[in-house]
Amino acid sequence: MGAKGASGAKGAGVRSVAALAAITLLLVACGADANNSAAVIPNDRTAPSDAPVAPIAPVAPVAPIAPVAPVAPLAPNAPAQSAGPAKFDSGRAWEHLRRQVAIGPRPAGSAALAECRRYILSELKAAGIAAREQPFDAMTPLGVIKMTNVIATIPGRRPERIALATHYDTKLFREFRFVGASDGASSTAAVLELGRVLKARQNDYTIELLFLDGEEAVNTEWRDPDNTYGGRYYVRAARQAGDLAGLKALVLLDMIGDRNLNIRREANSTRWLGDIIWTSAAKLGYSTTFIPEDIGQIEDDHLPFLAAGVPSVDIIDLDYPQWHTAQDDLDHVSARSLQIVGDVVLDAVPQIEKELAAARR
Ligand code: 1BN
Ligand code: ZN
Repeated sequence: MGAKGASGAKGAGVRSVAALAAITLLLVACGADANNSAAVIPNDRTAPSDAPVAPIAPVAPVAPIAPVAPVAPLAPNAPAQSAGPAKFDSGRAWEHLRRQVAIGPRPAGSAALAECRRYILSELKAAGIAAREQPFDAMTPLGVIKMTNVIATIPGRRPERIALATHYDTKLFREFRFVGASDGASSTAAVLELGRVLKARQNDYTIELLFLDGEEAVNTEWRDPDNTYGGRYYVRAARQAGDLAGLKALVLLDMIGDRNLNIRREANSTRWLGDIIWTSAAKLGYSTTFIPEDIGQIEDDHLPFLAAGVPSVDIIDLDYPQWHTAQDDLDHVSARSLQIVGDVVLDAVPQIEKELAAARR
């Protein structure tokens, strides 16, 4: 089975490092769309732009775990916390994760994903972080799907940006109810909590929080260009706006909730960025989680950024038997895993800033 087959195999979890190593995936062919200024993310092979748009089959109705009506934002920082340096609070991050899972399956274009987006926006607002929506039409094998990235900005001393990114959509499965506790909710929860902490700090670089839509392929198989719609659109729009050069580094979080978290070094990622992350992890005593071993190349939202010349690292645990199964649920993720990743990223951000400033990258 080829690497991409492995990614799309229904219910197939990656159970071993050997299996992970087999996931040696080709780079997303985003060079072509890099020069294309159209406002639609095309899928040339499967849906010519003048073809009738197939309606998106509705996602099977889901029984919500908890009310999906707008929820009150988490209580803001208690004043006592602002005395010392702000710290990643895995209790808050866990609540963000739980609330996303409670919304149910959140595939691109669904009302549930819109509900999730409203939650993200309201939490950013409650944290005092300015955010904007970046809507776009994605041409997918299911026709045009309206997608929306959320881009939040925490101004730093300088305008150049370091992005902390996640996808917030979940993969569409019709055969079972997929809530993406790790694959979607965990990284989104962590980026929300990282934003709250970084907002309370004085950062040298401007921090951009990217909540990307449409990372998942809408087809079962992960096949280009049916994936990373939000990442590709962001890069194209930033290039068009002349903003891409100001983006100096991207730290992508994906699938970081696994109770048995094992994160190995993904081979497409920029080496110096990975060195900083794994050095922070070792310093904090997390080398059994951030294992200093390489895995193969994994296709993810960092690829369009890499192709555009933005140093990028993918922090991802695919060694998760529940990956793309109905069992990617609350029972298989933990607050502790969110805490470890949060601590590591917070330690690494100043190191990334130093490296960027020293190298004037
Ligand atoms: C990550 C989470 N991905 C999909 N859901 C990206 C991926 C694609 C990972 C193919 C492995 C193989
Ligand atoms: Zn996925």
